[in-house]
Amino acid sequence: MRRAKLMRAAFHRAKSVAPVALGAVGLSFQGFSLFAENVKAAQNSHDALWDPSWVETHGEKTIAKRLAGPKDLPLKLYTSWFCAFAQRAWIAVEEKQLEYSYVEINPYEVDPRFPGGYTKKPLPLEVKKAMYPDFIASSPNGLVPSVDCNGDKVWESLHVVQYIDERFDHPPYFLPREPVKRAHVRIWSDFVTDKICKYFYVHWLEKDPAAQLKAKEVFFEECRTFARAMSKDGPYFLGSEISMVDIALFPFWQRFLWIGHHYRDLEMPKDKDFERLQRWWEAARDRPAFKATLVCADRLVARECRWLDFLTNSQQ
Ligand SMILES: N[C@@H](CCC(=O)N[C@@H](CS)C(=O)NCC(=O)O)C(=O)O
Repeated sequence: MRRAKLMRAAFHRAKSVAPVALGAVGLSFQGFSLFAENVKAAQNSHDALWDPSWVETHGEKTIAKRLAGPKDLPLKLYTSWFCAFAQRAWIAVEEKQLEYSYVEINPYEVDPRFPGGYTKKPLPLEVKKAMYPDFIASSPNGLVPSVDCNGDKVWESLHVVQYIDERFDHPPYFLPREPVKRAHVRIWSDFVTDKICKYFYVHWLEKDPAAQLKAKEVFFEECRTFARAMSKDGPYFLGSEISMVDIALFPFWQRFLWIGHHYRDLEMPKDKDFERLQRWWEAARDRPAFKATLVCADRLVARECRWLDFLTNSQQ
């Protein structure tokens, strides 16, 4: 918490004096100048804005491996290493063991004053279009993730996961074969986004202590409702096989643990429902395709504090 406050104070001090750099190209849009400073947000330990305390781990290694491969494979994944929604699509292509070109997009302004240069200020769509034309052709709203598979363009994380499952019709299947189970997988995947994630982020970003506490209790209750819908044996939501529900929750659970602990001292309760969730987390975390997307925890935590700065500034 103290660190977040210091970061916010630093942001306010610096705001008035330094220009904002938005990437490696010089552009301007409606009086919004993007400086040709060749500054890019840190992608790996060779980049100038990489913090020396960060260690390249599974996720960074997967990215390096994919970036070293061909750039123009028929399947392209437009993604951001820090985005939980994008991580869903990333897990999907890794689970299916597909060959794909990894295309890193940073849809936010770059500001070298912050860890890795990351901010939470979205670039205007026109700027994104100029910087990443192929990405915007694949994702008309300018949000990651999206995929382009031989000209099939799909966006929205859960739709991307379902598209990958149907287009690459081999195990592991993200949607079961029986219609009712498919429906349940969709229902619980939406529940993850609409209920569990929602209340975690309210808890995290709410300033009023009473409202913050209330949101935490609602978050725990939504987690319990989810846990009671999980198969008893597990370890995954449906049982021994993974499904879209596991893919939907995993990137967010990672953030609940890492970010919740760092910024809110969040401790998960120790009851039976949370034990089931812990068993699920440990199994999912050990699956090679899920593990392949786990980036350096300190790097993710440092980047996520940009949310707090962004909200503080936009509320002034
Ligand atoms: N509902 C979308 C949400 C995707 C999303 O919010 N992505 C963020 C990054 S985490 C983004 O691209 N933000 C860019 C912007 O706001 O302009 C999904 O499930 O794919």
